[in-house]
Amino acid sequence: MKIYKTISGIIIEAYEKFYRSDAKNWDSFINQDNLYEFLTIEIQSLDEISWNYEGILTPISTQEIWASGVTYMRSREARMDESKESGGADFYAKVYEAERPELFFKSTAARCVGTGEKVRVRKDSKWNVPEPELTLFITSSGKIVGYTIGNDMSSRDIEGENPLYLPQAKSYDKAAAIGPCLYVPKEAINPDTMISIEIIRSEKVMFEGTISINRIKRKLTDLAQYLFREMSFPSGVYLMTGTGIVPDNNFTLLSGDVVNITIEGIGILSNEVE
Ligand code: DO4
Ligand code: MG
Repeated sequence: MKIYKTISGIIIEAYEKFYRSDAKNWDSFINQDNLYEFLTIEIQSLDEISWNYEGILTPISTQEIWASGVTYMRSREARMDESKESGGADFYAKVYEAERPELFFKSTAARCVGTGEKVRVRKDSKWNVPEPELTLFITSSGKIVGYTIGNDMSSRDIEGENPLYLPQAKSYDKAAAIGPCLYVPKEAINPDTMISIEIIRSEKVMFEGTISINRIKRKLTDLAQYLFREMSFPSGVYLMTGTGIVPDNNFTLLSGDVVNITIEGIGILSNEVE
């Protein structure tokens, strides 16, 4: 099942039919450990509506967005390469193997955009890429109940100059995109699910890539457990799970580029660069 936050309320998609919930509070609606079972019962009392995917908002209200890093081999290689001059490469090699994952704060809801909105690159950076990432929704009790698509926009020259600059490379206005919906399957997401990205410039595909989420080095439940070790999230939290696709070093995003990220079963997150 899928849940959309829209300008006309919360819309549930189930078995190719749509239903509008009477609920008004996004936070309490999604922050339920039995979300799938709740939706199954909820749609029985709702009338089917016709809906054309118009008016979709970012599927977030007061939740924070956190992110995991260096969870795929491709990310390890790219970070080691970009930071070799600064002497930072070892840190990425070590964190890929370590028991404790890299977790970092990515965005507040106010700095994040949804599908159809513009993402940004920093003005003080010359090397920027999107990072297509499966993004978990974890309830306040620490249970993964849903998934969305995330774009962890990153300034590679800033993080490569010094790993201590990571927060500046990762967190700025409109550096995070999530959407288009919250996907709520009955069971955990299929590990063979594919993520793909295409970057369009002047109607030409400038870059494309695909990876299966089964190439991730860590268990999704372990990432969630580490995040909850010493922090609480009263309305639940979004957690990006890291990228397995990084364009070659000669690629940087430009204003007007369109980034389309697709995850099977969830949909497409599409954002133009401002
Ligand atoms: O440590 C740098 C960031 C890693 C990251 O964002 C990723 O692997 O997706
Ligand atoms: Mg990332």
